Amino acid sequence: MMKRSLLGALAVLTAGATLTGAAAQAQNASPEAELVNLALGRSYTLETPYPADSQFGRTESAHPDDTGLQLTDGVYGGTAFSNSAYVGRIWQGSRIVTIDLGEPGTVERIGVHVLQDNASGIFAPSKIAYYVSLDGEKWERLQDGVSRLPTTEAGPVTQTICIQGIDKQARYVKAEIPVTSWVFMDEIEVLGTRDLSGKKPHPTPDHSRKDDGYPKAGSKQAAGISNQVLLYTGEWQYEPADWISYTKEDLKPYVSYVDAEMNRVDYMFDGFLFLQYATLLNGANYGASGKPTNKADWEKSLDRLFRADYDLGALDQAVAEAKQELKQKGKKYEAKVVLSIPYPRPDQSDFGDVDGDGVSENLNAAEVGEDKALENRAKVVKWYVDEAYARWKDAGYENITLSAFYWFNEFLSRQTSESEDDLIRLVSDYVHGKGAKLQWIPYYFARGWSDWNEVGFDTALMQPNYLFQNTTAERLDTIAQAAYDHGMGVEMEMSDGVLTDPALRDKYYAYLNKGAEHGYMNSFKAFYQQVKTIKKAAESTDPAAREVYDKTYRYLKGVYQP
Ligand SMILES: [Ca+2]
Ligand SMILES: [Ca+2]
Repeated sequence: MMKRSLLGALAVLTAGATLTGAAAQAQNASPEAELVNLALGRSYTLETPYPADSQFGRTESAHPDDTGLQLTDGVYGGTAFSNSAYVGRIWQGSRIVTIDLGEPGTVERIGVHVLQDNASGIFAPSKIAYYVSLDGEKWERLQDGVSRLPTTEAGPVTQTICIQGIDKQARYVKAEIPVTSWVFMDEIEVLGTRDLSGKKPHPTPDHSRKDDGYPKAGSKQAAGISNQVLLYTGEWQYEPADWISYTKEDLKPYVSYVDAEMNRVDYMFDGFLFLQYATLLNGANYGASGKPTNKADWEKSLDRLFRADYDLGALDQAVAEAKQELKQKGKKYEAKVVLSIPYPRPDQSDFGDVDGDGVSENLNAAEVGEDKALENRAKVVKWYVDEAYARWKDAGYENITLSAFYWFNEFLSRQTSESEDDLIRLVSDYVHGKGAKLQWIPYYFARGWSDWNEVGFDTALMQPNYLFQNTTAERLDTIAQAAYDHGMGVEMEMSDGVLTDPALRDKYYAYLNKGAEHGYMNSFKAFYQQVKTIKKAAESTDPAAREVYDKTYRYLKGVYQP
């Protein structure tokens, strides 16, 4: 049903490419005045909101704004992204287009014409923020324009994301267009009249950011955690087979700050996020790529976590020993655990029966419909959370607390499920009901990043991915600012290469330096590492590698100086 009605809409929307001049005038026709495109042929600026990224700047230069006027020249690109009428922009949060209409007029309708071609990674923004101004300095924010196409509509198809009935005087019009992956746009239309019949804009006070900023260390939203480390656990086909899992001895330099002889000096991390190493030996993947996992795979994940001498059991012992040794020093310490929820894949048609009715749960909307798929995806997550609590209770840990859950998938996969946001909300409500928080660590400007709070996460830390990509340290400034503006934190990232490669080590230290500079050093933080990188640093006889551990410790305590 849904699909069929979409096909109807699709035809109209494709034609919508020409729903500009005459058609729009007919729609908005009033006896007094005819609407014209006030933006046609006008100059504009097209900017990133944060420091531009050198890597992605190079990438998007393949789809340039050749004349610097392509967005107001009245020329459209159809449904082929290769058409040179398109201006392609990739990542970096959003783009801000500010058009100078040349002289004040009355604006009735503003729209950005965009392409949706999911297979090419070209996603239409779900909404666009619009502003008008008479002087180019004081702006009134209007309502947002909203995409009329489902996120799952593969396309290629075009639409104008617009608002109408504005009736405001303006000389300047601004659109902020979210960009996750690629956005392709070919025209921005501002329909109105060349008179001043509209209302004057009322500048919107810029207080939207006053409650934002990095999540506070030890805060309620962070489940009381200040410094969290990511601990991957999973199968390994080589020896030692238990390589991707943590023993009590492995965890010692994570729970405690140790000196070069591995004597405990202080506490180190207080949050321990156990995540699934994504790939299983059977070829399944706990994330969004590869073969989808099923009930048996999820049980395998729990079986690993709850072993007596590895992972959770080992952490309980490691914390007991640290407390025993450090308590004389009068330090208060609570170790909090965060458990990762594998991604319930919308392409899994046969997950397995989790509610005992003999029927395997089908998570595939194409087979059971969007509502049923949502219900089933929520059902398997609830089962997993319940299982975790039941096993936790049985284990009888005395030194660790189950404080939060973590959403494994690092982006909101709205292109494979229309109800992705609803699913997060259901999961959030469920773990809240258990007294736990829900965490997320999206990758660099990943789909849904700025909606983290709206969909139900308690904290979100953005991955800068600076360590892994060929870009400059301005990447960290960008993420620091974007995170601050949206109430997010900044994930710290290190690989084993940091211990041996001076260039990579400098990149890691840039995270620390920028953290001290921007202030995210003192917020709730989380450290990505490869398998036991931090332990390797602590134990290293190479002073340069050991210094990584010492600097990390000072950073955790907020006393690091660049
Ligand atoms: Ca154009
Ligand atoms: Ca069932």
